[in-house]
Order: sequence, then structure tokens, then C-alpha cells
Amino acid sequence: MLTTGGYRKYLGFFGKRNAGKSSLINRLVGQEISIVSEQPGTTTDPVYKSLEIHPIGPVTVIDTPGVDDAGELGELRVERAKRVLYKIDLAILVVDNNWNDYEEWLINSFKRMDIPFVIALNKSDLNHDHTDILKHVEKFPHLLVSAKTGEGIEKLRELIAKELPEEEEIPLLSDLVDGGEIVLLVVPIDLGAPKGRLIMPQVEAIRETLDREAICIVVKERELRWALEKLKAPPALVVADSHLISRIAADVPEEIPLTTFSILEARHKGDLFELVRGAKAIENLTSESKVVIMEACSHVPLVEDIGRVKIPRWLTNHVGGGIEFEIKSGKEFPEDLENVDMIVHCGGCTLTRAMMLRRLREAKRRGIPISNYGVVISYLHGVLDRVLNPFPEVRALLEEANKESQRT
Ligand SMILES: Nc1nc2c(ncn2[C@@H]2O[C@H](COP(=O)(O)OP(=O)(O)OP(=O)(O)O)[C@@H](O)[C@H]2O)c(=O)[nH]1
Ligand SMILES: [Mg+2]
Repeated sequence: MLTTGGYRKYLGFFGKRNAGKSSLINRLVGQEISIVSEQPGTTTDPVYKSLEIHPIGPVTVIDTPGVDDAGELGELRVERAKRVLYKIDLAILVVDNNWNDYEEWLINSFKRMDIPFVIALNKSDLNHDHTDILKHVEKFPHLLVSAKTGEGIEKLRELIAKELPEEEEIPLLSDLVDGGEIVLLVVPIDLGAPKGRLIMPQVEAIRETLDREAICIVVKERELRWALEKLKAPPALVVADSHLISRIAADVPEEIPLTTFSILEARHKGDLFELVRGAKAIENLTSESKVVIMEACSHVPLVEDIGRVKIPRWLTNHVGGGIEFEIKSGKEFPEDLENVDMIVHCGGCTLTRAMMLRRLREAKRRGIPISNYGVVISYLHGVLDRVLNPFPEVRALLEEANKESQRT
């Protein structure tokens, strides 16, 4: 569905200075991408390199500057390491011949942030006595390697491939309909619509319906009622544009499953459950709150731009004024998110699923509730429950979370 680039994995290499992180990376990828020297502190800034490693697939390896020992946990370096931690899918902890607070700190960070990791005990050619270190690492995936001789490198590649989390592929809608059923798409052709074409989620929805051997009918909102009257069988699913959702919800009989393109995208590209949970934070917003509107691309804002104008207006009306809004655009996840009470993210049409999940994870790690345009719009229009009806698994998770929060 997506190009493999969408599933590019980020691997971060950590460890003390001189442990051999850069050497190991070069050996692992078979290229000299990072400078190696016997001088501790050779790598001073994270080094990024994207490439393909068999059998892992497309990856970006990140070499990080090492830290000498626990006493030298310079704040800057810790900050830098953390910044890398936010990005990665898996960590490789490179250990030379000693183990102390720094390794413990890293392991605890990986665990706390839910980052899978492997431990490479490097410089096996030097025949260090590893008895003591093995005690610390035996519970975790680990192996002996030598960046110098290449010993264990093939096994390390295999171990990384094994420990990397599986990328789940979630369809846009093909799991919601059966062959022969009708999917009715409601597509507005207004000033916001691009000239002469449909937008990606609409095209994808048509394509998935066809792949499913179901029947796709596309109408504008004005023809919706007419189409429903003309159909002999009710549609198995109606998908509408978010910003028309309250009007369309009134036109579509309650028993017909209805959702929005944004909700489908939120599930396909991100984590619908987390985004819905994030939307509940709206109830805690006050006139003192700060909300960040996050756009993944820097498009030229439209006059009635959904993220810059409409959502701030609706949220302000809902809370009764005073909210401070800040727009942040670009592919990098912003660092300065002090005192932010909520993030409302765009649909992420230019992002891959992996990128979107990483952004959700970053917000979560900072304890900031995050939702997206589509979910927030449905919430503010009072139709969120209805547009979530087609997703019983998400509703079940929400109920579970609700019970959990009542218990505590
Ligand atoms: N004998 C032996 N030496 C190694 C091995 N791996 C790295 N070295 C040596 O260890 C030294 C440090 O290697 P680097 O790869 O620069 O270490 P680093 O962890 O990237 O160090 P910083 O960038 O300073 O944090 C160099 O002199 C390497 O040649 C190994 O497997 N065996
Ligand atoms: Mg280095």
C-alpha cells in the first residue's frame, strides 16, 4: 500500500564513549558512515544515515555521542540522547568491558519509553572477562560481537530484525465492508477542494472498495439524500467529510454506519483510540489553556483554514474564550512544548503511519494529550460516538480506559 519508505525503521546506537558505537555501525551497514577513533568523544552530534540492511529492511541508523561514566552525565548529552530516544523504533546498547549507572540509566529509559532494545557486548576479539556484565544483561536480548573482526555481526542483524516491532497494516475501510456491499462516499466539491481531482483519502477509499469487490458510490452532500432514497439496499458504510459531519449525520438514518474520512485516516495512519482519548482533554481546557495546532506540512493556509481558523474558533466557542493557540508546522516534532495542555494534529496526509505513530508516542511521553482535526471536529459537533460506531474494537478500548480511570 505504502512505499517501503513508510516503514523505515529508526535504530539508535547508545553507549559509553569509545565503546565502539561508530565502529559497530560501520561494520553493520558495510559502509564508513561514522568517524572512528581511539579518542573518546569522537562523535559529538547524532549522525543519521538512511539505508537498506538485509534482513532488516530500510532503516535510518543514528549514531549518538557517548557519555563517559555516570559522573559525566552532562545535561546536554542526556538531552541529546533523549531527543534521539523519541525517534527510534529500537535501541542498540553498545557495551565495552564495564557496566555501571550509565548503562542502567539507558536500560531504564528504554523500558520507560517502551523502546525495544538489544545489547551488543563489543570487542569480543579482546577476550574481556564478561562474567560480571553478563549478570546485568542476561534478562535482555544480547550477544557478543566484534566491530573489528566482524564476529557476531550477522547474528546482530538477525537479532535486530527479530526484536523490531512488527508494523501493523490497518486498511482504510476494506475491513468494514464485504464484497457486494455498498460504500457511499460523500465528497464536498467546495472552495477547499482541489481543482479537477479528488484528494488522496477519497481516492484510496474508492480503490479499497474496488479491491474488496464492493460497490462504491460517490456523491456530493446535496445528492446524499437522493442517493439514499434511490438505493434498493442501504449502504454498509457512509463516509463523509469531517466538516460537514453534523449535516450529514442528520441525513443518514441512525441504523446506517457512518464515519468520516478523517476517522478512517486516523485509524489507518495513526492510533484512533489514542486520538479519541486525546480529544477528551477538551473538557479540561480553560481560558488559561494553551493548545498547539500541529501541521505536518507547511501548506499555504486557506482563508477558512481548518487548522488555523475553524478549529481554534470552535474550540474557543466550546470553552468560552481565552485559549492560547500556537501553530507548529513541519516534519520535525517540535521540542518546545512547555505548558501545552493539548495538541491537535492535522490528518497527516503527507506522513507515513510510522511517522504518525512516532509523533503520537512523542506526545504521550511528554504527557500531552493529542488528538487530530477530524476527531476534534466530530467531538465538537457532538457526533463522535456515532462516527466511532463502525469500530467496536476502539469503543471497547475506550470503555476499558473509562473504567480504569473511574477506578483510580
Ligand atoms: N579491538 C577492538 N577495538 C574496537 C572494536 N570496536 C571499536 N574499537 C576501537 O575502539 C575505539 C573507539 O571506537 P569508536 O567506534 O570511535 O567508539 P564510539 O563508541 O563511537 O566512541 P565515541 O564516538 O567517542 O562515543 C577505536 O579505537 C576503535 O578502533 C572492536 O570490536 N575491537
Ligand atoms: Mg562514535
